[in-house]
Amino acid sequence: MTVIALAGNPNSGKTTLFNRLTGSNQYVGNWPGVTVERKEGKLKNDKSVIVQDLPGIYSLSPYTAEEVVTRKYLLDDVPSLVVDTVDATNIERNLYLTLQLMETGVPLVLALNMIDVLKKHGRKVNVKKLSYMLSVPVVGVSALKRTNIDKLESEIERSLNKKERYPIPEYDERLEAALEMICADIQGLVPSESVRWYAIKFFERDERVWNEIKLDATRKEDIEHVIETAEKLFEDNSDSIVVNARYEYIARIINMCVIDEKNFTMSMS
Ligand code: BGO
Repeated sequence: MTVIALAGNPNSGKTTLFNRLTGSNQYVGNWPGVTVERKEGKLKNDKSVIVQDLPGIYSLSPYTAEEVVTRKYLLDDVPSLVVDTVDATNIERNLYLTLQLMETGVPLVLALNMIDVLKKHGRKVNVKKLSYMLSVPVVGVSALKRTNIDKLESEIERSLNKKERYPIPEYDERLEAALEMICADIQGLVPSESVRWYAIKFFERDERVWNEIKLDATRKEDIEHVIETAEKLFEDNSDSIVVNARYEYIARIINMCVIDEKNFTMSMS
């Protein structure tokens, strides 16, 4: 069975979109071991495709049960495709999760939701440019008004058939150099598709990953040395280096793809 997963920030319209994609065809339960609701359905137009709704989250850091469930699912169950619901009216914040989803190496389709209310927020998003810059298919939709749901369904089918991976976002070249060294250290110890994600987690000193992936003393020391060198270079801790790199990346995208009409009008007056 083909499984696609629905991910996104809380309030991005994920539940509304899930209902649109699956119709009344749903099963509700709990994720194993936690009281986090698990919802599953079948794609309305292709019953051979299961739609797995993932908990609404802001980040893939394992601080909440929802984040733990989502990251475990993405890395262990590896869906064929992730449909990322992005609230177009809150795009900066939502793209922070998008980048992390991309880092896991799972193929993605971005459902840019709430396009019906974007104008009221005084904003325009260039969907083609956004797709080009992220190297990910993007469909502007309104889950509430059912706008472009058919277009999203076609894109999902197309992406499922294509089975192509996209380039993972590249950050500051000094950070990239550090991540490349960590990738070399952990090669063969983690699945090849998600080596970059693990490298970032090692770099962030993510406790779960450090405990879960058993490294010999030499590799551990090597990675510690890479992190310490980067921290000296950036004069910051490794966690913040990654956070800042993601926000810089998002700022470049927003700069190219989003027109703030309110600011534009103000600056012209
Ligand atoms: C309420 N456009 C607009 N305008 N709203 C949308 C869209 C869209 O494309 N998609 C979803 N919404 P969830 P999560 C509400 O419930 O799907 C709205 O958390 C209200 N409720 O209708 O639940 C959707 O699963 C009272 O709004 O998101 C919902 O991701 C007043 O976004 C909200 C106003 O959607 C969250 C809105 C009692």
